[in-house]
Amino acid sequence: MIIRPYGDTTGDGMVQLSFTLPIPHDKRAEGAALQLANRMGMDPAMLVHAKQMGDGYTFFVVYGKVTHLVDTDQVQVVERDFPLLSAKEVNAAVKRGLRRRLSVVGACIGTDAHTVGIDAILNLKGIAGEKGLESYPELAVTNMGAQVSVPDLVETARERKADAVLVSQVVTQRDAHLHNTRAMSAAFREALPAGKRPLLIVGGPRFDELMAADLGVDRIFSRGTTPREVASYLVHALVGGSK
Ligand code: B12
Repeated sequence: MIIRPYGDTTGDGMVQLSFTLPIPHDKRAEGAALQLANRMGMDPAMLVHAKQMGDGYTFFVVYGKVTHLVDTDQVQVVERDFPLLSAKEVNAAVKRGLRRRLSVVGACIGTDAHTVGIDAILNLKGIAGEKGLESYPELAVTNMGAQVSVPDLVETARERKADAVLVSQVVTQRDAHLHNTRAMSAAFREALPAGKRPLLIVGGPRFDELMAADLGVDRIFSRGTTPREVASYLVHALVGGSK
């Protein structure tokens, strides 16, 4: 299906865009913002907001018309290819399939200190009305917290005989999330032979879920992930037989 953005009337192609330019706020800066919007294909472009942010920077919001079309048939995404289980079903599947608790080790690696995301998945309190993996009696969860080095993560995964390692990366400046994830997956490949390696899962709001193979991990979870989705994936990937 071919679609266009909707602003004031169906299919009018109107979009809103925000950005910052490294110049102080004045008439010339507003003209520069409109020039950028025009060059990005917005025509006409209207300035709806401009505000100086500290010395020598201005934040802009522009609203305007684009002529581009979107073909929804050509969109590529990672669809959930496993059943969504209840906590009860997850526990029952692990008990029956593994006959021991499934060991999960989680961490925020590199210099990243954004633990809210991984805590939402692992901690008892969870997120979006769902309890985290710590609430599942059949999952043994070790949450290593923030700024964990890759060698420490590998060591702990070994000690805890991790079935799955869950890594969070929120900071994306200079592609830190990509570099750190590649370093992590390479370290596990080096430290453990195939078949002994834990399932490697990364998550964070700015990951492209299509990049799993490129980053050397088994699965990527992005914005809005809930603990139940992750628990269901663990059963799918490590236990099989979800009912
Ligand atoms: C809270 C926060 C902080 C707190 C973090 C406290 C803590 N204990 O986590 C503090 C104040 C410490 C902080 C510091 C910094 N922050 Co900050 N922070 C945020 C903020 C406002 C919210 C992040 C958050 O908690 N989201 C809520 C959680 C629930 O969402 P989530 O992380 O996306 O997690 C979900 C999914 O992504 C997924 N998920 C995430 N991880 C994982 C892992 C697995 C295994 C799975 C399955 C799923 C999964 O599931 C979660 C639940 O749905 C964001 C802006 C924003 N609104 O997002 C900036 C933001 C992330 N911070 C940013 C920056 C720049 C910083 C600093 C560098 C600022 C500075 N100059 O000092 C420092 C860096 C510190 C460091 N060393 O990492 C930038 C990052 C920009 C970028 N491109 O990388 C952001 C985007 C703000 C911005 N727009 O500039 N920050």
